[in-house]
Amino acid sequence: LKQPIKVTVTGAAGNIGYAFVFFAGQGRLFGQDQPIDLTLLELPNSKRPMMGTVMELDDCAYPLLANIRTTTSIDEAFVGCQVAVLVGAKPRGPGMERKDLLSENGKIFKAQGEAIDRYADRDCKVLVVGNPANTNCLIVQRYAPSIPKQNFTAMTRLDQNRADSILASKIGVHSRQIRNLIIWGNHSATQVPDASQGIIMNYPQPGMVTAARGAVSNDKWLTTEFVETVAKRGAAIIQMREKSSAASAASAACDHIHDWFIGTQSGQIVSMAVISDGSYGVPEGLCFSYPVTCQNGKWQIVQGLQWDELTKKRIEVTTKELIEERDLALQSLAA
Ligand code: NAX
Repeated sequence: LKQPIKVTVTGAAGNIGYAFVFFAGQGRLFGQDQPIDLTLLELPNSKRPMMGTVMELDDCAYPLLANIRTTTSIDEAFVGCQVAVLVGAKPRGPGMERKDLLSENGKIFKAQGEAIDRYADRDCKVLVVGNPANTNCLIVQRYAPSIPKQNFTAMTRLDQNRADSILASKIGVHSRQIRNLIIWGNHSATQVPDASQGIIMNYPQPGMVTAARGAVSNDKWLTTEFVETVAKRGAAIIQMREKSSAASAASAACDHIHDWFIGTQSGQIVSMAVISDGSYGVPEGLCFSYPVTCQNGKWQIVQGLQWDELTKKRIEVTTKELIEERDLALQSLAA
């Protein structure tokens, strides 16, 4: 059997963490021939639910789950870590301003970046789920300068999966038939879902989403209602469930890591927030969601796509928001 891959999950006893660790145990990250060692990190006041989660993981007897460790120490959590899934974050409390949220999370993700820099495997790959995910990722990366920049990513895969499912139900196909919908920018209300590269497989032949416009009632739906419905899906779920998305977020985190490590299929584009190299005019160093393809454990930004005027405007807004978040977070860390 292969050597286990060392995976650290923060916020492991929370809503998303609780679903994620079971999916990970089932082999969703790296396939059915790759064992994993799990390290769970929680805050001291969530130690008991974390221990309870481990009892349940033990009871699942997952063949691929070689070892499980728990800790409340950030210094222990990342020793030898090869994949860090950073889910734990400070939620927005009542009366808390965006500035405070950025500042509180800035501190958490700075400390985690420093710990990754010091203790993790030199090729440790990082997925940030905890919000504000893009800016938290930027902070972690800044404080882990010895790890390659391209190893830091934030999750917009849930938004992409939501886009697939919303379009699929509109057209009346299965979401697995939808490919190459793109999420640009921030994982926030300013995200830019973009169907212009979308493909519907077997409809009745593979074709561009735009070629199936008849089925999406009119041209406008894709650039208006679709975009809003994707961006507001999280809020719609909270309204129904009275809790935020958990299993779907954990599932999207598995999809993100799986495609990064195992690779995307030929012709398949997925969305990941990565540290910008300046592609598409986005300031270098921002954590921005781009269309990517993955091969041999590395992602590559899909270049040369065109934006229509509306998309271009929306991308300006999301970029501006990311710049503001970055500046607020860095200012509060410097203070
Ligand atoms: P929960 O509040 O249920 O769980 C968070 C857990 O993290 C708690 O158990 C808490 O004790 C722990 N925690 C907090 N700070 C920690 C720290 N410094 N070190 C270790 N553990 C820590 O939240 P949950 O619903 O699981 O959501 C987790 C995060 O994911 C939130 O920030 C949420 O906003 C974000 N989301 C991100 C999504 C994305 O697509 N990127 C979508 C889903 C989700 O909203």
